[in-house]
Amino acid sequence: MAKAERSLAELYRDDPERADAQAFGRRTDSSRRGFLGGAGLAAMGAAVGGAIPFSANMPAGLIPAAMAQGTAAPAGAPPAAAPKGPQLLDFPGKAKGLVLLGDRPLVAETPEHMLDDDTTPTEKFYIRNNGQTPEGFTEGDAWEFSIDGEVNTPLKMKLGELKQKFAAKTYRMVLECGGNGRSFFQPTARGNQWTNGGAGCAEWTGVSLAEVLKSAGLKPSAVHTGNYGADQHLSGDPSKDVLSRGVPIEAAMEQHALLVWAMNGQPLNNIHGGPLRVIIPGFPASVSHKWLKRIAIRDKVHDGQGMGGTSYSVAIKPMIPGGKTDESNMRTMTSMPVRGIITNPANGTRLPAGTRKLALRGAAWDGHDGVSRVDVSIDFGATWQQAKAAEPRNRFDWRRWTAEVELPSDGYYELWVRATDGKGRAQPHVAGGWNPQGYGANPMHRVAVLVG
Ligand SMILES: Nc1nc2c(c(=O)[nH]1)N[C@H]1C(S)=C(S)[C@@H](COP(=O)(O)O)O[C@H]1N2
Ligand SMILES: [Mo]
Repeated sequence: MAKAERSLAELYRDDPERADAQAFGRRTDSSRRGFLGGAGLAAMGAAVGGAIPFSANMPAGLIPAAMAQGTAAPAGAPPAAAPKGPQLLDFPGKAKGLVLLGDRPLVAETPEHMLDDDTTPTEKFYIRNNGQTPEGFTEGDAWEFSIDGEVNTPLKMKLGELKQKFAAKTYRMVLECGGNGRSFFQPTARGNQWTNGGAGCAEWTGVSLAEVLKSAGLKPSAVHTGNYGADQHLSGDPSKDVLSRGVPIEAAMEQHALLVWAMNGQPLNNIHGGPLRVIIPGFPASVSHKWLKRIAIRDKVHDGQGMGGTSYSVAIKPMIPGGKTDESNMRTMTSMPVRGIITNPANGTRLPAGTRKLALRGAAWDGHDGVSRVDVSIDFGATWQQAKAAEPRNRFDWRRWTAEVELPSDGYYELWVRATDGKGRAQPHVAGGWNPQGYGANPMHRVAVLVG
């Protein structure tokens, strides 16, 4: 391979802006800017491993999917799509291939192509801890938790009693980290650099949080919840809470808010919060407390660890990316934005020469409004085709979708997916609404494939 070809891929890795300028023409050269032609086209074709049938539509300023940082490129990927491999998680009960984003605290995401199951198996489900990883709780049904604060009858209860007193129900629901998509922000926002894999959709079994709260008798002064768990702060200081978030009381009273002890039909395992956790769908998952010991019912917005400031907060008025933060311009994020992913084929897949029909599969979800449609494009967004999206089983379930696209010739393609929520809000081309801790990035997912 010629040196210049390799260097374009490397340059995209190290200095995307310069690489973009090299391929598409310098910013000062207005006559050429924005078109992939001549030497730029040749270098780009070589870097992505093949001719680019829709090169005329290829947008400047967007890093080609084959060279964008992100999840591991699978075997057989074109060389350009295989940058320095990410570190993989090695954890009991977890599938090979989860990407380790940090080990203290333990954080791992699921690459999009591993979210290909209708229901995310527990072994593929992402992990997000903020504190120490608990050694393992063995209390089982003897696990105790309490509800206090603005209630008439504070409760102290064992998990066994909870199971006996209240009816169990099961919903399939998405759990998604508030920081999912953070790596797409420019400039880099503080925190774990999630791609799209800080999310999964599992069957959660438990009892209605509303029923438990009703049995404690909510006082009229009850406006918010505050969660406390049994995990330890990284510093080892027992007086410090790892995390203590909560939700407006209406969200806790919504019928899908659960106290959960089983995931995918099995007792909730320790790493996902067993014996007992909260699941409040639609919100950033940080309110879905693991190893639950206590819910305090508050007469004001909860002020625990992870509430207020820039934590789980987005800008009210758009702020300058990377600029100074005005905390009075921040509001707590209460709903996750719409997101669609392609789960098959995987990024970097090489298909046999002559492949003309390609089946795509994926998932789409959002916080509270439902997904109204899913569209795919193979020509850098010039034209779109509506995917077939399965109905959700229940509110807060994701929608699995399929589509079949026709490829006019061999070459390099980017498969793009764009989901739209129930209020007509579609995913943007690039992450918008920059905020210091990087919440709410939901640009369209793009997958590079090479035919031939
Ligand atoms: N006790 C406790 N609960 C917690 C956390 C934590 O660190 N401690 N992390 C939260 C965050 S930020 C997320 S995204 C989810 C992750 O749940 P999972 O590890 O089961 O995927 O748990 C939430 N609940
Ligand atoms: Mo999270």
